[in-house]
Order: sequence, then structure tokens, then C-alpha cells
Amino acid sequence: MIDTIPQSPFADVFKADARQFRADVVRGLSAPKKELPCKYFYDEVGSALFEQITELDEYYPTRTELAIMERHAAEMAGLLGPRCLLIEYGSGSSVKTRRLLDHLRDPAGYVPIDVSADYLHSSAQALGEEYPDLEVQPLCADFTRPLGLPMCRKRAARRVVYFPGSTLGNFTPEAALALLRRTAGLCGRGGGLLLGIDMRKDPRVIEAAYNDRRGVTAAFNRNILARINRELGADFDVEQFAHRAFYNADQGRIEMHLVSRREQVVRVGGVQFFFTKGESIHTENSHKYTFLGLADLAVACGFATERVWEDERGYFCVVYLTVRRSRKDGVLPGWAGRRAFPPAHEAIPVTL
Ligand code: SAH
Ligand code: AVI
Repeated sequence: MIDTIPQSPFADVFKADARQFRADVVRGLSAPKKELPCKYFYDEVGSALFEQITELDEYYPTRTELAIMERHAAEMAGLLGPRCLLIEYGSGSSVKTRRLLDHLRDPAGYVPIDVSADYLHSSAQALGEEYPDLEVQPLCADFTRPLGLPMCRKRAARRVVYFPGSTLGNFTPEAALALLRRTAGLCGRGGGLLLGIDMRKDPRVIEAAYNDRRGVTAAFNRNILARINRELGADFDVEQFAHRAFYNADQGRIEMHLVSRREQVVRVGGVQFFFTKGESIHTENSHKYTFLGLADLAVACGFATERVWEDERGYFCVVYLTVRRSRKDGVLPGWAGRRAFPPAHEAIPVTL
């Protein structure tokens, strides 16, 4: 008789994830312009590299947003109100969330959502120990897909999605629109969205943030190939791909690429991919917003803008949006019907 090893209840989930990962990689590398979905940056190594990025001198977004949170978290918590269920998209280490939790009145629970499983669970455990009265229910999931929210014991007065870090900027305008529309549905009547967004500014400042002197962003970018090697048995020669990040002014976004240093062939699970010298894999977009674009996106997705906080330099902003009751509710004059992503030269300073 053959002994069977009891399978972990998660075994099927892992297999399905690996299948999806392989399918996404093969699809991306088969496209006329090769690309890879940026959510695959974040395995354990990638999440640790991202944490190092947040501490770089050049990478201003994290410390700027954290300063906004430290200064205004009490006011934000007041707007979110008592007994809110806080759901966080792309929670990572939940550092900024702590600022908010310090001020929230009797929260019904906290649901951090992230694709980076190990990171999510260790962060959630640490947070649960720091806030013993808070029910923490981590959810390892892709927040762009339909979500089954875990139940919390306390009854929530409202649902609020916290979406910091300008992770929304990693989505194309169409995908951002779809994600926020779905989010309005998830929050429901009376719900809200607290969103942290990196703003348009001098492109030299932005480009420096993605081309740091220590090469951490380059290592973060290349880790996606190393991960494909580790998890899908591919044979990328990682050093034969150069990190490239530049500001695309027409699209108002940073683009990250991995550029083949020579002609080469790479195998991913039995499929061969040919690279010419100089051919690139587009690995990430990081869109930078204007107030106009942001307010417009909010309206198009069914939200009203309640409050905006920004830093002195106007580098970054956190906005609180609430789900609109009607089409007219909360629409500021002159904003309805404008393009969600105006070209870079269009007005940046709109006073709210
Ligand atoms: N919120 C943190 C981390 C931002 S890094 C901060 O502000 O510093 C982006 C995070 O989003 C990572 O932890 C990554 O694993 C997660 N992530 C990216 N795409 C995701 C997706 N589609 N679904 C769930 N999590 C995602
Ligand atoms: C998570 N996301 C908003 C980061 C960004 O700035 O687009 C990811 C990152 N990529 C390179 N550096 C940081």
C-alpha cells in the first residue's frame, strides 16, 4: 500500500496560483511588445526590496505620505467615524495604517489584502499583537479580482478601503477606472475610500526616485526574472537584462523596463522566447496624477471628494472619497465630463 502524504488545504490554491503565474508570464512574453504584470514583483524577496526602496533618499513618496498621515491621521479618523471596517489594498508592512489605527474609534476590524502571502501574514501578526483589541483578518488575494471579505465579529457602521502608496498609479487609466468602480461597490452606501496618490512634478525628481544610486530599484526590477526562474524553472540570465526607468511625459507616468543586453533565448517551462539586443520587457507603469485627473476619476467611479491633504511641496496627496448617493452629489463644478488623465501640461493647481 502506498502511503499518501496529507495535503495542505492550501495546496490547490498554490497550484492554481502557479498555473496563473505561468499563464500570465507566457502571455506577457508572447506579446508584440513584451511585458510582465507588476504584481509579480512581490514575492518575499521583492517585498523586502520594496521596503528598502521606501528608505532610499531618492524615493520621496513613502516618507512624504507618511508625514501627511502623521500630521492629519486624527482628522482622517474623525471622517471615517466610529466602528468602520478598514479594508486595505496592497497593505505590505501596514506602516501607514498604524498612524490611522492609532486614532480610529472602535474599528469593527481590519482586513489587509495583499498578494505577497508571507509578508502579509507576518505583518498582520505583528499588527494584531500591537493592537490587541483590533480584529485583524488578513486576505491573501488580488484586489483587482472579486473579493470574498472575511467576517468580523463586530458589526460595522461602514466599510472604508484604505489604498495608500500610490499603488493605484501602477494601473493604466482604464484599469484604475475599473478597480475604483468595483471598489465603490465593495464599500457600498455610506462607505469611503482613503487614497494616497503621487502627484505630477518636475520629471527629474520623479526619474531620480526610480534610478537610485544604490541600485535597489534595479534589483527590485530584476527580481521579477529571478522569481520566474525560481518558481517556473525558467533560465533567465538576470544580469543580461538592464534596468531602465524613464518618465513618459505624454502618458504622465514612469515606465520601468528590463532591456536585453544581447541577443538571447530564454526558456520558461518548455516555451522559448527570443530577445534581440536592446529589446525590452515592460515591467511597470507608475502614473502620476493631477488634482483634476484625480477628482475626475473619483466622479467617474461613483465617488465624491470629501477632503484632500497634501504636503507643502505638493508632491503627494491623500484624498478621502465617499460613495455618492446620486449622480450629482459631490461633483464639484467644472469637473464633470473632463478627461480623467489630462496631458502633463494641463493645470496642476486646483484648490479644493
Ligand atoms: N501599502 C504599502 C505597500 C505598497 S507596495 C505602502 O504604501 O508602502 C504595493 C503592495 O501592493 C505590495 O505589498 C504588493 O504585494 C501589493 N500588490 C500589488 N498588486 C496587488 C494586487 N493586484 N493585489 C493585491 N496586492 C497587490
Ligand atoms: C508600489 N508602487 C506604487 C511603487 C511605485 O512607485 O510605483 C513600486 C515601485 N516601483 C519602483 N519603485 C517603487
